[in-house]
Amino acid sequence: MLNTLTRFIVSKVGRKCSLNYSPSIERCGAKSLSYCNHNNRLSSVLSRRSNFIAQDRLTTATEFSLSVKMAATWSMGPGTLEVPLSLFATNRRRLAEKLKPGQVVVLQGGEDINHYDTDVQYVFRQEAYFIWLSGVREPGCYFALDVGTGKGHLFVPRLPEEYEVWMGKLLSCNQFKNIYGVDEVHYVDELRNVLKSLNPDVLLTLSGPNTDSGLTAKEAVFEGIDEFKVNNEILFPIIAELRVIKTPAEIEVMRYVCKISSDAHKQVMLHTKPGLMEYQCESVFLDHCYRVGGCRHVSYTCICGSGDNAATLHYGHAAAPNTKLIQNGDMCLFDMGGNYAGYAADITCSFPANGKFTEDQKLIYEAVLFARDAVIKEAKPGVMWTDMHLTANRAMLEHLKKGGLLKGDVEEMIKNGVNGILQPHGLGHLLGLDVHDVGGYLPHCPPRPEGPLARLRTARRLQPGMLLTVEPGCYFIPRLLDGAKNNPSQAQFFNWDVVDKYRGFGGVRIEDDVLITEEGVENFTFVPRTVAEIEDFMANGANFK
Ligand SMILES: [Mn+2]
Repeated sequence: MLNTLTRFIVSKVGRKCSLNYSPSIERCGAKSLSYCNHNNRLSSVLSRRSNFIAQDRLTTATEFSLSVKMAATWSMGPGTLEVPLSLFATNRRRLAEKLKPGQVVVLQGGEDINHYDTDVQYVFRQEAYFIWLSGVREPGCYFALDVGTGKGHLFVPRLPEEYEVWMGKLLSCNQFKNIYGVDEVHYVDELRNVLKSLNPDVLLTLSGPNTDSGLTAKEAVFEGIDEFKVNNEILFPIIAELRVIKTPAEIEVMRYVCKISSDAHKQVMLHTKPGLMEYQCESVFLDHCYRVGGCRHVSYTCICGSGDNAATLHYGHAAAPNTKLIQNGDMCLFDMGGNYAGYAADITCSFPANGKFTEDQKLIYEAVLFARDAVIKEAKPGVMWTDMHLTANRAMLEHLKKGGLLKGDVEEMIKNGVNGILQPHGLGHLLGLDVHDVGGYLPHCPPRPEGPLARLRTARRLQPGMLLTVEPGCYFIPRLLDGAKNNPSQAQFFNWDVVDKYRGFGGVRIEDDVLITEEGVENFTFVPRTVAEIEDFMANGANFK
């Protein structure tokens, strides 16, 4: 929550870059600054309000004293990764290479969003395509890439002088240019005129389906766009595909955020014990990611399920906010990932709360680990992700059969959907700027499978440079078990006297973040994984490297 002073400031001036002027500004002056999300109206409204507008102080003494050296990198300070701004320039170059001179890409960045009818805003996270192209972290911006010249043009909101009193120094265009390492910076109210001066044949805007959310990418809109020829179909499949294959610089950021997230998970394991609340473990993760790793955000709501909560796949949301007391004998399933420079980690550790596996826990855990190992061993370029899913399922079912939970032929189990009872989710997903990253089902890729594999977030053939999660799991979900028990074609494969003992057990998930290399996979996750490693680490702390 914002404190009172900050709320007052926000009520006076608004958050940087989300500023917009309500029509009532003429009557009320600066106090009527508001946050309506109509940035496309910004230019015309602002141009009529010149008395409120800070001038571009490019030539003033203040500008001179504020000038900063051209930054080559961005970081969160000592000990955190220096991300080269060339990472984003490389992304722009890769995109320009796929397009034609005369085309100008126009993206609109994210905007601040208010909580209902108050002046408090949701924590801002930049829209992922916009970060990919620009590296820009703040709201209210546009970005244009002129394919013919290869130049990137950033457009920032023109902010009122009052901003400087409440929110911090007003930066000139030149300073933005230095901070983000882009070729040109202008104000948003200059967007139309600058684009006109580029004399484009066509503007390319972003519009396409996100196959995970079911939502459509937010297409750029601005005043005057109807004066241009606009195509909103060319860009989406090209830029989404470029995001799937990571560059060496992106891979370094992913390696870093996965390492920080791994270390944070290890801190959680050392801290966890019966008698703590689940959210106290969550807070250890958040603390390490931010305090040590400079991760201002995590990539998704932390899932900290203990005991039977571990069978709730996306536990941790507002209706189930990690508020159970951890009991002796519980398994913990903690799925958490930091976010650095926009890039996401997504790691799950499962372990006994008291640091020592029971025989029952060991059986389920090792079945899942066996599945993970099978995938890590077989995944390489050319392999279908759907086949990896089934490889994991087979390995797990074999192990559970050996352990006495299941009986019969494993292939018959899969034909009858037993794998989907115990692991209702897909093996894993693409990972990058979004935790469920884009590009799973692009037009040139295999379509979403029918039937039991439909839950997979991609059915693609693996290629070097892809980053994916490998996250097999085994859960005892009452609703699904009851369904299987009442379905003779599935019920026949379960030893119900054994399986019913596991009701209330929860579940196990093991989730690694891996890079597909020329030879196979490189695992970016460094946490204790075997039963022996986990027990030793939880008992003796720092032994695990
Ligand atoms: Mn995941």
